[in-house]
Amino acid sequence: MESKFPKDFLWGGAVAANQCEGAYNEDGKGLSVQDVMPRGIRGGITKTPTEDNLKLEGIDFYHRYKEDIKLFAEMGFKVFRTSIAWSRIFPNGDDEAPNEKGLEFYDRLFDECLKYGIQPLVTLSHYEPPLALAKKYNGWLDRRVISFFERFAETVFKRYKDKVKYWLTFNEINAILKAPFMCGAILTDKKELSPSQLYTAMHHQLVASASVTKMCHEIIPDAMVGCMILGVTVYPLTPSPDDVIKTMLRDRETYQFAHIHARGEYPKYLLKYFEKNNIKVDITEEDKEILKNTVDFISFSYYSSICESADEKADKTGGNLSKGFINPYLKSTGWGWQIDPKGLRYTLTKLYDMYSKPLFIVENGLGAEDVLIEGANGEKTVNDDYRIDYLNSHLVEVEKAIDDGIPVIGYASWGCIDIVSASTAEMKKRYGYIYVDRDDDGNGTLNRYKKKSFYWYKDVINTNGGSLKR
Ligand code: BGP
Repeated sequence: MESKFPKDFLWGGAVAANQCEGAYNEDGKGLSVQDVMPRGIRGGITKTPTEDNLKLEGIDFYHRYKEDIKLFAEMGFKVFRTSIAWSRIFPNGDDEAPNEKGLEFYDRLFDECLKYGIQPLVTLSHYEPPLALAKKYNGWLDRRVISFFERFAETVFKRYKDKVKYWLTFNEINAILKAPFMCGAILTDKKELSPSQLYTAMHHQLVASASVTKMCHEIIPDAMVGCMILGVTVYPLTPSPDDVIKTMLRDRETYQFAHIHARGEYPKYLLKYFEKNNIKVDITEEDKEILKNTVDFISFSYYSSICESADEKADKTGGNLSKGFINPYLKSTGWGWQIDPKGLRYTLTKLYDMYSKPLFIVENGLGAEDVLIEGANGEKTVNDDYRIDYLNSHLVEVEKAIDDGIPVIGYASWGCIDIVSASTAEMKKRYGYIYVDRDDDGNGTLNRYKKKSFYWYKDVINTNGGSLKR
């Protein structure tokens, strides 16, 4: 079948600084919250960085990025998503002046991408706020952090305005309600945070997101800025109206963030929710003006779907930072995430029907335990047919959405190279087209090996989706 992907579709891949760069304290970088989270979201916070924290070295992308970008170029990437580690640029978050060596690294990285015609897609904040902001301000609870974030954004917009034309503000901005330390540098234990505090931190990030969106449009007029939402796709477990209503209300926890970024104001239902639950958030008139700076596109992560039920006794499962009930029609990954390619088409359609903004899939992928073998030509490889099947089936659904007339800018598959996972800080949960020789104990040569999916994706990009199995 003739491919329905637009000729300028941005095929590529995505990573995050804290999950790949390593060099956690090199060239003036300050500590980020990730440097004291050796077990990912699930684990505790250590006083100082500990050896068992795989992110301290990551996959040494900081030193090996040229080799990796070359491999992405060999696959034909048009876009490469990564984040700028805030604490590489402002080690303490509130520093007056930026760290020049940190700025120089990203200059080199973006130059390397552009050398191959790969567009950088840059996330300003990807779960790695400076640890010092947590200690000094209790993170995003403090309104002053907005101005520190604005200083960071202005610095990088001005520095990279001729190199980066695609920007995302906060990775999975809705996740702050689930992981306040990782997302908001809030030291207070989540159980002790009042709803007013949590929603105030959320509000500060929303204001900061809109403020830097405005700033980006002023500094880089030909750039596009998007919000980035953790795509929690929820179905009612049964056709019972109770399950349908529960699902409708659950959906709002995700879509309210897209609403604010796309419509430039809080949805009425969220303000009513604050009122009914006595949640106090100081939304000033100036904040409301800033929020009117809406995004050019909505981007999101999509891995799986979950079910919602009014019957608490139903069987539970988990997804990417999301709890729900097991969908009996779907299989699960080794980490219990339910595989649902059609859910991606459903999510694209819902988002576009509600907000009429171009969409960008900036995370989609399969985390799996890969086995490195000796390939036919003596090269080491991985026969990851399961990953090819996952990605192929999701892309076929993206194509159906495009064929329905939904403008999808691009697809950056998550973990285009094996990196340290976010929720569990493991190497064994591999997503990449490229295997990295490092295990959960930190052993390995860090050598890179092309998996079977590397050649599959190269063919998909080369045929602009024509080679997909439909
Ligand atoms: C998202 C994050 C990514 C990535 C992805 C996969 O929440 O934006 O950073 O980690 O989840 O999750 P994990 O790495 O836990 O498998």
